Amino acid sequence: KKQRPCLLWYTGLSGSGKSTVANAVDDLLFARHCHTYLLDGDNVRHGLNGDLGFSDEDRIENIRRISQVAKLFVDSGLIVSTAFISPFQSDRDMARNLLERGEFIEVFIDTPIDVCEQRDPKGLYKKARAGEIKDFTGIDSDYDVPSAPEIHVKTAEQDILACATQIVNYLYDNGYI
Ligand code: GGZ
Repeated sequence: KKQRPCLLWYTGLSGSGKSTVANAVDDLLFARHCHTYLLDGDNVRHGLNGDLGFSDEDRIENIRRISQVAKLFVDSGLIVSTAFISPFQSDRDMARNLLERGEFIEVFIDTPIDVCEQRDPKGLYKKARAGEIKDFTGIDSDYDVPSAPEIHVKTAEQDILACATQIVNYLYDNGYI
């Protein structure tokens, strides 16, 4: 059975678990012989978008470029994932509108900010609280809570494998895989 190409658009706060869950989903998909590609900060913010920072303007341009690149990968037949905060609903809707109906799957990684802040894997919340980082999402930069995500994942309530399985089940139930 052939896979149906689509874009899993992960959104959530820093430290919410977007990349971790997206990687776990790709592992499960790989085991099912699906062809995938994951765009995240590691391969995009350092290269293609290395000229951008974290002002509202730069975040909008970050998401614009990412959504265009993601569309190209979807057109090549892959199950694509993007794992960026993508804080503004208007930008997520712009990405949605680039793709065909049913190709765009918004995945809200819904982790309360206090949990993200406790995890603080890179110590960024600590720095933001201390005023050493400006415009930090959830502290002094906005995050629009997704109004109608296709998938709503709560990482504080279930482990990574359960979160990933929830997403893979969505793909299966809706005929993508
Ligand atoms: C938010 C920041 C900031 C500021 C650096 N605000 O936890 P991380 O480290 O690995 O993920 C965050 C990442 C956010 O980049 P995105 O491209 O996903 O953001 S957006 O979609 O809003 O354009 C964090 C780090 O970069 N980081 N400064 N001020 N996150």
